[in-house]
Amino acid sequence: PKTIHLKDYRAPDYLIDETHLSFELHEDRTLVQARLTMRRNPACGAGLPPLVLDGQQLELLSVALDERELGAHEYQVSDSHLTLQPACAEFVVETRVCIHPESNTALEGLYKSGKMFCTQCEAEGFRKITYYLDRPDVMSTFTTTLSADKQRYPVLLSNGNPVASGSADNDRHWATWEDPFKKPAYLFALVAGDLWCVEDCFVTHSGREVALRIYVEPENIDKCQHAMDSLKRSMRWDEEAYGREYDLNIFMIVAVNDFNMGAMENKGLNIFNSSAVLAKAETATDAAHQRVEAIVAHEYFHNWSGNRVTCRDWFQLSLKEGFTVFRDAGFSADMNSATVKRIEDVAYLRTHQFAEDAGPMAHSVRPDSYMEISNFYTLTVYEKGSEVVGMLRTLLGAEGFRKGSDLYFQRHDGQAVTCDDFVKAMEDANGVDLTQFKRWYGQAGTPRLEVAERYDAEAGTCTLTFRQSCPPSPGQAHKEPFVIPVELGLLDARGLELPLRLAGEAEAGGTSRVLAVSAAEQSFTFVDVPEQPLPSLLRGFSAPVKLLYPYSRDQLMFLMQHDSDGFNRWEAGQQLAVQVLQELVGQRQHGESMALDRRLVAALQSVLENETLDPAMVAEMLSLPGEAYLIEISEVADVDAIHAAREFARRELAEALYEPLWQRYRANRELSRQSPYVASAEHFARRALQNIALSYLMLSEKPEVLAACQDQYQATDNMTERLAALAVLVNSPFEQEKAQALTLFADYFQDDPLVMDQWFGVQAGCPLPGGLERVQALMEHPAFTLKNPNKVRALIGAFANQNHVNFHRADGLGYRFLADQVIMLNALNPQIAARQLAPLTRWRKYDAARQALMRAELERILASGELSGDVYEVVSKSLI
Ligand code: DPP
Ligand code: ZN
Repeated sequence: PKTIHLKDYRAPDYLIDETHLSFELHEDRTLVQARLTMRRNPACGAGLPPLVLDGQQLELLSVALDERELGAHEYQVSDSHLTLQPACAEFVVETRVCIHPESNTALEGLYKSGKMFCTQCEAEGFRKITYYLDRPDVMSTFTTTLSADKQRYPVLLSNGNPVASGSADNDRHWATWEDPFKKPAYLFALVAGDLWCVEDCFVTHSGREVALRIYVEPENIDKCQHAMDSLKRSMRWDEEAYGREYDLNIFMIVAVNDFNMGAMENKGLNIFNSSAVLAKAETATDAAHQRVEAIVAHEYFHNWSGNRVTCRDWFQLSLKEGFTVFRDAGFSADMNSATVKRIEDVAYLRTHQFAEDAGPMAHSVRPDSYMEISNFYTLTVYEKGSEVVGMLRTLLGAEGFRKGSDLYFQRHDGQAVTCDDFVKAMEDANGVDLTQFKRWYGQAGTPRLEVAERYDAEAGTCTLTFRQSCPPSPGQAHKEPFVIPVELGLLDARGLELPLRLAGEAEAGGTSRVLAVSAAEQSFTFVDVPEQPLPSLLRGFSAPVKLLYPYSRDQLMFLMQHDSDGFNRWEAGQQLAVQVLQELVGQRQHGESMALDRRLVAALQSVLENETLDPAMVAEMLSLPGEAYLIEISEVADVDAIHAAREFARRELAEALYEPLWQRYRANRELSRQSPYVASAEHFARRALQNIALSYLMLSEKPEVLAACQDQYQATDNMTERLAALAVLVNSPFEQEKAQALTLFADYFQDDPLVMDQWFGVQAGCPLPGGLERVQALMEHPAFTLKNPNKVRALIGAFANQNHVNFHRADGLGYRFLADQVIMLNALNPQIAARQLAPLTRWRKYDAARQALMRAELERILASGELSGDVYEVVSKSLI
């Protein structure tokens, strides 16, 4: 595969004004006719270069130029292009091709999921449907007619508004859809199937009525309400928070079982992985409900940040994804607890994006090059991209940021633009220069920010010195300093915030403020500081950096108690736990017996006994840093010692805090019993606390806890309680009870694939010995198939990403297992294959023996025969 570079970007030679498509869907083939009204791009000067259309895996039946069918000598076809010579600057190209959705297991382009036809075109799937200029800066209106068997496919959908439909011969029927908004081909969609729909209506800010429809297979019709409610809340929120109104008369969501991503924002016709739409109490956990809410919002928000204003090229992917993640995070924060949302996002970023940023696939938010763009739908583009937008908001303030986003949408509506255009709108709306800030888009790697504090009692000054650096990443040996917004406060000995006045300022301005650190080393001096303060740094995680400040454990306990910033209270607890756990890891590695610093017990006890704290916060603070995070922050990760240390700490905590854990467990379990399930922040919070308390209590292995766990498993109206109880049982030594619960569960839910995914996931993540053998056995289960990405993620993905002790077993069989699966997936579904590879690419984190074993498996994949571009790129880059 070829490497494509951002610096080689050129505007398209030709443009497409109108696209008329016609699909004849059959069981053994699909015929696609495309009529493209085209013209020379006026921005590209004179002359008529050859027209090069993208197309892959297409059987060309005919091609016509301006209504005249071309002879074979008048065009060239290769396995990726159709080339022909226009005779004038405006012309019409018409092609007919035959394709095979029925055998498309890559789930890209037009394919079948179960009994329905559907599409996934982002990023470059449209070229597997018809010959086209398949690039995001070519924007066209679309008119789509599809015809299919009436019985099997009563519902026929595409983008835009429905304009005509009718019956045809041979029990077939057809429908025509028209999308008046110009869009790139990656936003095209088509669905045909036997679907039911839930309908609702939304009245926009300006009083227009929009029909809302969620289409699902009939058995899922009772699982749509949460998504519908989320959709309406998203539509309202985008009007209020960003002034964005919906534009078509209809907005549709379709749920499909086989889907590579979470969901896709096709204009007017979002296609969703069923796991990101379907949710009801009995079958979906609270986390699943929150994920549905977030993804429905995310895809809806793309209507403006992505569709109305799209990307010029795929290097700009974060323009729409980073911004839209930032938007959906704001929405979720407003719908639920903002602090808890921030905690979850930061924990996720620090664990997974930081690992990516330190690995062989590290790339900047706007990458410089790629072989296969599908490999760049990454945590860096999405999550770090969102952090970059968040830093802009922190620097400009809420109002300045809104002015910038208003200008961006107004200036670029209907255009395909770049990250630079986004930043320019922020600059112009606020009269600021963000040149240096833009390094966040171009430099990869996670910056380190060391902070030193010096208090001068005589002068009453406190000086903070910041030193930033960023480790090298592939292709980038040296980094220039970033602009790092550091939100901070200074606490006095009672834990109260001191007023903040920087040297040179006329008066104090607030007790929490943002410093923009922009030099490699930079100091800020606060004056009128009456006593030695304790700094609370990087509040709300105001920048995606690794902060280094030499806090003592007592200082962390103090911040946990007193910091006015909720995020930093949690963060202080996490850092305290990290210090304590790392100490245990050291003891274990030196063959000493482990001894838990009792300060951690005291700290969590006061959290547990604090009845005024949001139970969701209590649950977050009780959660020790995950193994994956502890691995990420290790120089060389000792997986076994990390697991042993964390389990030891959990057992010690469970023993010491048994009473208060019981008390909070029982109180919240009682509340769950008393009222029916509600998907609200308040209920999420108390179930989170209830379930984490149960997971600690079960470590005691006491019969009373086992009984409570079994009761929670059986006597509940919701999956949140049931699955938590099942997980706790699965991780316990109660073999008989565990086996019984697993069997019961599978018998009862065998026909619900999303619930079975959870059943696979719980077992795949179980760290008890024998994990690999259990996963191998589950691969034979009738509900498992490699062809369904959700199943792959639930079993193989959960094993390799969450079950560290079993995946990293010393004999390397975990690695061999994953490599075997990747080799098989490579032939079926390259995107999923490449994605599952990620854990093997992190080999540098482990000891020499494991490194060798992991590399050997990567080499074996590389030598395994015909590799897809997706897998080849990841393997070859990670072996360097
Ligand atoms: N469907 C993916 C997302 O929304 C890619 N656009 O993030
Ligand atoms: Zn997106």
